[in-house]
Amino acid sequence: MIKTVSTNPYGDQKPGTSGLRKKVPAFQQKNYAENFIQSIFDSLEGFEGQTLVIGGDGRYYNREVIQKAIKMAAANGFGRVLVGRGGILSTPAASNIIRKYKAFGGIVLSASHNPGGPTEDFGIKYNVGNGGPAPEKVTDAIFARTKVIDSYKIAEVADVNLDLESSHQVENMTVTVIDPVADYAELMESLFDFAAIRKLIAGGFRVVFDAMSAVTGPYAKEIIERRLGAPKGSVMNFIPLPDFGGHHPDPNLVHARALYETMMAPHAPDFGAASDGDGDRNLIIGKGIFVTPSDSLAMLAANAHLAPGYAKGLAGIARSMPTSGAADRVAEKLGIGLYETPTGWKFFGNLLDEGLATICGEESAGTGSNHVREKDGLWAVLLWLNILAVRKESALDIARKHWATYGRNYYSRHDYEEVDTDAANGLIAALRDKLASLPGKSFGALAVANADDFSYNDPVDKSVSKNQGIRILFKGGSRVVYRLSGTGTSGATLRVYIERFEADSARHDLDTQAALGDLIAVADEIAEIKKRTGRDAPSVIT
Ligand code: VG1
Ligand code: CO
Repeated sequence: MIKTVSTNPYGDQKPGTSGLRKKVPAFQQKNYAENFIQSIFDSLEGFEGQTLVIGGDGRYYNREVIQKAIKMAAANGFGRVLVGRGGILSTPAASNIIRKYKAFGGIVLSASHNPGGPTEDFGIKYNVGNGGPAPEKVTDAIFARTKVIDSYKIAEVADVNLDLESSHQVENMTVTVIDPVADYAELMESLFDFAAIRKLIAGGFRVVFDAMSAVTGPYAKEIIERRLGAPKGSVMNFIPLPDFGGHHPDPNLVHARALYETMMAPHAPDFGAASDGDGDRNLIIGKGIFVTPSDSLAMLAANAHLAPGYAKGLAGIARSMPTSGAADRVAEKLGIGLYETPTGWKFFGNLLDEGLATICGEESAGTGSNHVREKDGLWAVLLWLNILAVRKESALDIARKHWATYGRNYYSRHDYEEVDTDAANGLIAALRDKLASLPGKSFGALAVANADDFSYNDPVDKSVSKNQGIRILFKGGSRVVYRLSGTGTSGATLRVYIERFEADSARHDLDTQAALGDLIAVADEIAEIKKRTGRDAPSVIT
């Protein structure tokens, strides 16, 4: 039986950089998840009888929302749901399933790298038929709908058993519980030279991968240990846990500290990597070197042709605006296009669909390509391994040679988390007001060349996205960027991105924070960070 339930809007269901993210108790309010899911369906047209993909990163409340989404999809007229066994689908795997099975779209349940548990974070994101996050015009429509919604439709049926791969009938809709890993592993095998990587590993090359008790565990076990032959134990924390073992499943130098220390110690393994809650981010640490995500994008782009899936070369490279300019230098040398987009993977979709870009990346540990329409953590790890297997050099040597060829973009991001929202908004507003007065001003040896609030003109659909981050460009190419996070769930998070280019290879081994010292001081002076936030230091430095 299909039931129509009366409801009232909550008013706060605005999708951020990657969908709706709130604390679990917010999602547990009566009709809260249902309101958002119905608002998604109400904003779409033409899905009658079509396929919807559903899966999540296994965090607390994942299964409950999956059951609701299945019953609501049936009541709203979808013809088929594909759901990952155990409710599991990594974000890139969901993107692949949507594309491979020509689904209308997908609902991905995740709050990515944010912690999970009864009082931690949850999220719902809608992906469109190309496998990528819904573009702004769709998320705007969803938000508008959440403000006026007055009812939702749901099938009154028993829960579907998510733990058995089988098919069920829910009203007129078929629900098929699928293997979450198989299609993804096959896709990876089609892109990379698994034989070469297997040989590298068989020759004693040691890989460690930290799944951070999140969704990539089953994927990494299958691919790195079973298919590539890495010894058992190479994949750590491989069981997805609803609370990620109490940790932040955020693969950065703070939350993956143990891996970093392992890789810097004597007798370190050859290659270390980690991924986040939903499997779309990556952390790359070679023996003795942390590769910044911005550098990783540039190095992967420069070497991608060594992997079979990219042997024909790249059409172009896209990076988010705050990501360092290291990839720009590679694009220039390759004679291909470089696209600079706002933060968030949804902006890459059009460029990938149109064949303008092949590889994309964000400074926030996101790298990916046209194989799916999401960033893809394991993909980045496998491309690195493929390159290492072909070049037969260490990650450190590859990085040093890269810098010697292209110069080095010293880069760091300073995050101020859980800042008072008014203070954070005030800081950005004050910066906006002073933009016009900055060019020509000098701060010590640093002279401002240009300052603006980044606005993006999508070359494909011609949409314009304004106010995407304050950029202060100094003479010589150094840069400071400020923006507020769109994924946090408490207070505001101020992100400050700092970059300096160094051509001289005699100066490529400096400590990053020291190399950026003068810019860091000027970043504070211009935005009055300490004064306005009341913080002495960032909460996280990456
Ligand atoms: C952050 C990152 C951004 C990334 C987004 C989603 O957004 O900066 O680059 O695309 O998270 O990543 P924000 O608005 O907090 O800066 V994930 O791994 O949550 O899907
Ligand atoms: Co993520």
